[in-house]
Amino acid sequence: MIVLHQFAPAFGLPNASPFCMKVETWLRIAGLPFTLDNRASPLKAPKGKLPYIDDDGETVADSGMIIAHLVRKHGVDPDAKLDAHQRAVATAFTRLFEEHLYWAAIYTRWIDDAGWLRTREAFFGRLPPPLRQLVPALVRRNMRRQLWDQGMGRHSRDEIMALGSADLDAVADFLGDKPFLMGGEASSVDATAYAFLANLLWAPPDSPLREHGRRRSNLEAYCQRMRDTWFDPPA
Ligand SMILES: N[C@@H](CCC(=O)N[C@@H](CS)C(=O)NCC(=O)O)C(=O)O
Repeated sequence: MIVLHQFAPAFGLPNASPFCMKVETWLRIAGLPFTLDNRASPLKAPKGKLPYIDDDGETVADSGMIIAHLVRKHGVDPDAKLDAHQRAVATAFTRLFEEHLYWAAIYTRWIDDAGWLRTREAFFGRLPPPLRQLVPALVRRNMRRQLWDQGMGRHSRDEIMALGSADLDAVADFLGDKPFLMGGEASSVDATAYAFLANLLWAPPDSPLREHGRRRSNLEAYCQRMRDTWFDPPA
């Protein structure tokens, strides 16, 4: 049995971590049975981050490596029909979401003051009193340091919103009126895209980035299509 170790769900989404939500979405697209461990901690994760999986005694960390492992071990591949050009574009978009847009979204959740109030309440609001004051400040400091080290954190708020908005425009323009990013069928890049877009469009905080994404109406329709197809099939 495959067990997906992840953060507890929040904001009405399968997961507030886009990387965790990506793997759950991918498992659904691939049609592999799995169970969720929603009480995992990055402190106990093999690489210090979530998600990781346990697959019949094999532990694998990192969403991309998890997917590569599952394709290899279970012989299912949502990307089997993609040609080399489509695979190249899918890889580039995956990096856009995970290595660039992610950091702009992290800024809106953890650094921007309005976003931080929502994040603090959602992620730490149920901690007992001394921890409720201490832990959020420590984690926020860590996120600020990660943003600085990655580079996004060196830009002004307006610059970060513009960088993230350009990513959203690239996705919206490439998606156009196709049902899924690579055409008529969902593939692995859709697991990534849905996880990151839903976390931006459907979860707090409100931000110029989110507003920009909501103005690109095909992104909203795409997220609804992904949710209806893989999570909540309409009755
Ligand atoms: N490259 C990793 C990134 C995973 C990642 O960044 N996870 C974040 C949550 S979205 C995390 O666990 N952060 C905890 C920390 O940095 O302490 C993947 O694809 O799984």
